[in-house]
Amino acid sequence: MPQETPATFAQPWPVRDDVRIRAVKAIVTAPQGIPLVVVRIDTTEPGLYGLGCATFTQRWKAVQTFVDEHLARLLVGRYPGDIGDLTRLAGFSGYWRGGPVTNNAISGIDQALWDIAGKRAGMPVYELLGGKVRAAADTYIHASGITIEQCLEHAKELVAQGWRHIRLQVSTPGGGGYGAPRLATLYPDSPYHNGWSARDYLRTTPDLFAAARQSLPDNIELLHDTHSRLTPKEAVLLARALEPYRLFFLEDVLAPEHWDRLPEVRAASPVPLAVGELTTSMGDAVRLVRDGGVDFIRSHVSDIGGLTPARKLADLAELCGVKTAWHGPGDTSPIGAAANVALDVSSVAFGIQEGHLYNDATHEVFPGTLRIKDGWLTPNEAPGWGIEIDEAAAARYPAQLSGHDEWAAGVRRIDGALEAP
Ligand code: GCO
Ligand code: MG
Repeated sequence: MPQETPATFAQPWPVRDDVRIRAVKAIVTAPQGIPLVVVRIDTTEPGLYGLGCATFTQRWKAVQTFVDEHLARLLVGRYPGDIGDLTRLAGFSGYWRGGPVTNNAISGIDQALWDIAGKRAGMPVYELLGGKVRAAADTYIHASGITIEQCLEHAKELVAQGWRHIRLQVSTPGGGGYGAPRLATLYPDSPYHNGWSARDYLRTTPDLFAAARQSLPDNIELLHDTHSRLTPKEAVLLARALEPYRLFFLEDVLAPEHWDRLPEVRAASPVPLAVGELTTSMGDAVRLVRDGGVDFIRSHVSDIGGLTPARKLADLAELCGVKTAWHGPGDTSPIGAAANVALDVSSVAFGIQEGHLYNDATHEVFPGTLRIKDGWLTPNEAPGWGIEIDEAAAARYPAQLSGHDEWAAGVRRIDGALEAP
């Protein structure tokens, strides 16, 4: 067994100045009811600290322990400017790599170091990435309802507020529509009354989009999320049935286990496919982009290890003719959302950004949290992410262990078999 202490693997090069990492810790807070994990790195320079998103909401305690127990001891005393080296050190020191716990912990470190780099340079992070190639990031927002009518009423309100891209989800028996509540049973004769049926989902989903095209302005872009529940053939059936409604993208038709079948789904229909929030390794994300499986890559940036790997993926996407659509719902912290936008405005491959409306409590905990205006997101001009943390406020919104994990394991088919969320 190797016996090295952290000091044995110090960087073999001189560093520019005396600033060093003084403390590393994970902060967990749930101002909107969803546990968020943010890493705070303090330096020896008074007042100079950075924040990074490490939010894996279903397993937040594991990430917190990983950061506080395993990573802090490796990083204290080091030079905060060596971002690439320190994040590789954090990864390689576990020998086995990847996975959402490891990647989120590393992302927390990575993004906090980028924040510090920006503050030291006096520049927002997007400028460190090469600067803007666009003024702002266009976003999409979620409309949902128990019925098609309710969902379209919601969508009309969002159109009136200025959104141009809207994801439509309607409740299905046995399964919620990601924002839409779960419907009570419609299957009294089945072994599991509260079940979900892929056949019924395939039959009813096109009706939602047919109605949307009749009642929403023609220039509104429509999106939909299937949440990994179909087989490759079912995915082709859905994509073909949705063709007349000109979707902007159709998301997550297949589970990660079947991603190697995506090229055949993509070849069978012109409906653009968006995939990637479940990528937990750069290898998987690269294969999706390189091997023709996606039109939009939408990794959750902290789940692939942070800003450093994500910017490489954005560059690869540009070279392969794929667009980005970084995952950005409520289980992304405001720091993660700021990292998304830094990528959006600085990468040529940008396609669309998933938008989330943070509540007042989140703005209280994270002063500087970005606000969407008329559907557009722009990065802060303050150095780093331009977002602070009020730890006393964070402590007023403690996280619960269960809730999101129960949701994630709550859908069963009408025969009782557990289904993807
Ligand atoms: C999306 C997603 C999310 C996930 C959530 C899981 O496209 O926004 O599918 O809403 O369900 O991030 O925790
Ligand atoms: Mg999704």
